[in-house]
Amino acid sequence: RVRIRGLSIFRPIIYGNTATVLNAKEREALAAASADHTHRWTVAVRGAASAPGQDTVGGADDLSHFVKRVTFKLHDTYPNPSRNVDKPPFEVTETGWGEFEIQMRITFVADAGEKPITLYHHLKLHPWTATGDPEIPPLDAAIKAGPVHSWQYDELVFNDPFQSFLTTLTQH
Ligand code: SLL
Repeated sequence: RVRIRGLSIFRPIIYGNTATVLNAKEREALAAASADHTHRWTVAVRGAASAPGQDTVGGADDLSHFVKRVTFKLHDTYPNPSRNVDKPPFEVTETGWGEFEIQMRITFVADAGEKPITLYHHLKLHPWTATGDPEIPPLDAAIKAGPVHSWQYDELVFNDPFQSFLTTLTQH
């Protein structure tokens, strides 16, 4: 197993969440334990590059050729807060009422010889206000504002990669 010394290779990703306010029907359909939930949200890690041969904007690259698992660590108020996702899309959809920090632990394929990387994302449910007012806007205002999107760009960087892992990354 040969490491290519001095070489760095990266893969662009985006991670974050979208959130929408539940409508009356959706709220009625919730289990008793979730009766206080106000939002549905999806947190995800996606490839930021377009998939090969795909030129549609936002066509997310599939990370599964080098990502083995993403573990999303939710707030302890959730049942089984540690959620393992072993195939794309690497995402978790839930309902809830509050914002909190989500940990995303990315484990790479065994062949990579890379340590897991942990990303942190503040789950964003409430729309930003023009005034920067920290108060949570009332739900009817949030419904008018539409879905909340909170995403950021990052790069997974691999230093001195194994030759075989480099091949895995570049042949894709
Ligand atoms: C807050 N620090 O107080 C945060 C905690 C917790 C969010 C937010 C529902 C969990 C469930 C949920 O939204 N938890 O009922 O399963 O704002």
